[in-house]
Amino acid sequence: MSSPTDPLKLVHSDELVSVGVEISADGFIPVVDVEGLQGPRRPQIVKQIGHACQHYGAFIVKNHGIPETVFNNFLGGATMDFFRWPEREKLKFYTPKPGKFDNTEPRKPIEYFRAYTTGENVSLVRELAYVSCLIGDYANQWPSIPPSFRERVTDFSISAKRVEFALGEAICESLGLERDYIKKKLLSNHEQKVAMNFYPARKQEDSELTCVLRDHTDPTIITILSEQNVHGLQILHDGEWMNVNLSPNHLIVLTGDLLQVLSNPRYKSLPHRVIVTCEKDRLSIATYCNPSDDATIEPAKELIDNDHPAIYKNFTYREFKDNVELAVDDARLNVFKITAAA
Ligand SMILES: O=C(O)CCC(=O)C(=O)O
Ligand SMILES: [Fe+2]
Repeated sequence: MSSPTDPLKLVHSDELVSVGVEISADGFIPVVDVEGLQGPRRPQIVKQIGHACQHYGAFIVKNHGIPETVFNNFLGGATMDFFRWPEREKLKFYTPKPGKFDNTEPRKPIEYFRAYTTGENVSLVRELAYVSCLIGDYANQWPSIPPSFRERVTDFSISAKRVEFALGEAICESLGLERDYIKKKLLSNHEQKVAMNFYPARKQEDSELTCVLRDHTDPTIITILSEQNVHGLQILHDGEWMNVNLSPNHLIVLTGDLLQVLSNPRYKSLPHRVIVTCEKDRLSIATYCNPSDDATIEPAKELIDNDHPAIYKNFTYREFKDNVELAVDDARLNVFKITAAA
């Protein structure tokens, strides 16, 4: 790996910050078994999902329906194939501002980036790659070595999208909206991203270091996440950081900023962060569907009444993207607040 002083390939990043090492509780995060979501248990499952979104901003999904081989072929397989790829190949996808919604250059089929930070007790390198998954448009530009890469990413993204749409429907129902509200209103012409994160094991001489990805909320409707090898994801609950400790093959769903707006704001976007001691390599993946640029983001009319006036005015997804860098959390939505409600 190139040295941290190389400004092009390894960029010092504000996203990685120094925090004092804090003790975090292994708390309870609701686990929702979604196996019966399309059957008679649906009302009960929808209620559990609604409760979790409202009170935790997160839930763990059991029996999500992504076949185990598809899941593992992607998380431990294709993801590592990418990060272990020769330097010169990865750098073909190097993007200085990944996911930063910079519309001035054509988007790459994969945006590859890595960041580092150093500080008191803190040192972290994070490699990340955002894969654009509009199958057909992008897949033929993904790496073809190893030959399984494209197929594995495609299989996973298709399955993950199915899960996201099914959960999106359940979330709409839990809010009392039409089941296909999100699909029709925000995702009729969407893009899907699969983000792969790699936090390499620290070097021996850095044995006291703790690695941190700073607290933030995601600029998404929902984010579906999974981690492998090493736990590290934490969520903020009642002012305390809670370890997620996700079991293998489970997913966690985090509520994002766009759901906060849409739900006016019953389901608030969830602050989360990553803290790892970096004894082993850590892998995580996140997937989410984004609206098209001209989609209108607004509080659902059904959720506005005298007791619940609209908190946000309507805006396009493009306007949201233009403002997303204002903050790392839902404060990026403040420019869209209706002054009377602020
Ligand atoms: O690595 C993780 O578990 C989470 C990463 C994350 O929160 C993000 O990429 O937005
Ligand atoms: Fe995140």
